Amino acid sequence: MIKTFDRSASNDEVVQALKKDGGVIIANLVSDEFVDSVSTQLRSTYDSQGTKHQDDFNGYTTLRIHAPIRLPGPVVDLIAHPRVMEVVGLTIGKDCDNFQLGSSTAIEIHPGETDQELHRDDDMYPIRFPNVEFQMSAMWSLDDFTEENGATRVVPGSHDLRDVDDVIEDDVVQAVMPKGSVLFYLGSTIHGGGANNSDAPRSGVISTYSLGWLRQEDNQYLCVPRNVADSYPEDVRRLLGYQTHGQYLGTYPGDPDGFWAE
Ligand SMILES: O=C(O)CCC(=O)C(=O)O
Repeated sequence: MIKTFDRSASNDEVVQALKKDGGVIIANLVSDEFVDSVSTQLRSTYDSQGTKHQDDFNGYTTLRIHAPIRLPGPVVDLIAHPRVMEVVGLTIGKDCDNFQLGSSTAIEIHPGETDQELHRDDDMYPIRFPNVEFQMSAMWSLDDFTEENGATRVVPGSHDLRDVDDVIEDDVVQAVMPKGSVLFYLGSTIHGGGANNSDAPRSGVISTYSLGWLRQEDNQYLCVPRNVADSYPEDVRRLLGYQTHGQYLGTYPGDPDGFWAE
């Protein structure tokens, strides 16, 4: 089971459940109006670019927007939402000076799509350290996520590093949640998109956040044009990677902490 909290829950409760089960939901964290503004923002990009990334893994009946963080507007506020920043910091912050955006993707699963292959998001990192999560994810529901329309499939407890091939259907639960909710799961938690057997699309924005000393999944410096990054508030620029990790990693002249100059 994935525990669902409402937004009045403390971060401690949320993080404790996330660490125990590998996933947790905060329901109704943002308003329908805000979600609608994100959906409106994304519509034209889904329609013009959404089929670009279709393949066996992403599906052929699913539209995707790669790196929506490059699109100035409310989607950026979702990806850098203060509550998400708090939960991520409390979960992986112990293993880095600062965390960063690994990737962002908008995913609209259309009717007829089948279950996505179950996987771990952190499998691209070729090594593991005991008790260190390299990254975690936040999936925002832009529609009600239901069993029928493809709510994210999650295997609670699978951050025990069991083999993906050992997962059986009974181990899988779906992150059923109302529009405006957020599902957090660890990088080592097995999950995947669900089949959409309804008659309407299911849209969500999923971001990964990784330890600041790792290579980011997306090359944020190329995904987000420099003039767009410069137009973002400092917290978002830092999240993209426009800051050093400690004094020596990722140094550059404009480092906001001034390490370059020291
Ligand atoms: O769409 C979803 O619910 C999850 C998608 C996912 O896990 C992925 O594409 O890596």
